[in-house]
Amino acid sequence: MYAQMIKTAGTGVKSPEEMTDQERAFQARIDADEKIEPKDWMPDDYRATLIRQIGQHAHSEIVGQLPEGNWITRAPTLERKAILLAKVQDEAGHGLYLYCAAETLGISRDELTEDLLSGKMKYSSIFNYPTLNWADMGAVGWLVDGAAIMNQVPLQRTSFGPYSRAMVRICKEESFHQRQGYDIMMKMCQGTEEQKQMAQDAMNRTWFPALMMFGPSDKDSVHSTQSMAWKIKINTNDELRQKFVDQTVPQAEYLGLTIPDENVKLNKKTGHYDYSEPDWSEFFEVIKGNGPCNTERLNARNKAWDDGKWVRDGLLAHARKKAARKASAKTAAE
Ligand code: FAQ
Repeated sequence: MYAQMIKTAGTGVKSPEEMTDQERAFQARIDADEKIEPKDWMPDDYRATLIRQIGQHAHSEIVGQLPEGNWITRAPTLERKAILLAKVQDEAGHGLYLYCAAETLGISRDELTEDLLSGKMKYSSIFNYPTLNWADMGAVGWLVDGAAIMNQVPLQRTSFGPYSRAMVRICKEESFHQRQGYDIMMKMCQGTEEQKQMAQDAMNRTWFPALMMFGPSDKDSVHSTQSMAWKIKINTNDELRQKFVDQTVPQAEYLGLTIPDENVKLNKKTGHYDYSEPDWSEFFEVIKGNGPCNTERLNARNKAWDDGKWVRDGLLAHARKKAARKASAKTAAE
């Protein structure tokens, strides 16, 4: 791996000859699968890439609560409500672990939040699509959490210690989320014809946006080469997308649902399912801020931040009072 890091046009990956001694030693640690910890020396771009990826990941978990939170009050039974509530609370927890992991790199949670609220930092494209009815809760759990796990299981082996450790717990919870989504789909598919149609319609609308979650095709992925050389990413976007398709097609068959892509079929030569690429122009519009719900999502997060100001002010005032009391007690004792 180390020797293979030949600088190719556009990748920005340095060859060993171009590295400083410190960079070479760092790369050797990565190649030996050692974890990099917050106080260790690291190249500035490694730090910046992690802040970008972990920050976007944290924002996705937080914004990702909105399309599902919308359905907590409308869940069809008390049991479904309790399960969905627990799932949405898990997403909040994931956001918090990830913000903590990002903070170890020298950025504050407030700075990250400000960059989300101003639209400077991204979050996953998928959360800019609406959830129109209860079947969407099934499709989101099954396909969106399914795609999230496919991406996150390898991230348990990512090179940055705090990120990889956060991923271990997150992945356990995400598998429960995926199962609950599949369970909703199974109930609907075994229900009335109308319920099965709702499940099919939810799948039709979620399939391609779920494929987009893995990021642009490898030829358009600007960060993959360097991120993989640093083992921040373990797989390319297309590798994970293919694994997701291969896993999901038999699951859809079991439900009796049709993948909304007539090109999906098992390729006997490769052993993988062929499939159509998503509409990448739609993807790039969504990540530029022009998706169906981008404005609604950012407005909701901005409102939550503004509404929570009194709590932050109260906590700060309390902390200042405590610090002042401690300082005056110390002066009195001297
Ligand atoms: N959405 O060069 P690449 C979840 C951007 S968690 C928006 O390939 P990279 C749990 C990318 O940032 C879901 N933007 O980038 C849940 C870059 O733009 P930049 C989140 C995207 O980083 C479930 C540009 O395109 N998971 O769902 C997307 O190497 C249910 C070029 O792309 C993670 O964040 C996208 N889909 O690879 C919660 C996992 N894809 O930053 C609630 C960690 C790409 O230069 C309910 N992240 N872009 O302006 C990753 O693995 C990677 O960051 C990728 C993208 C694979 C997402």
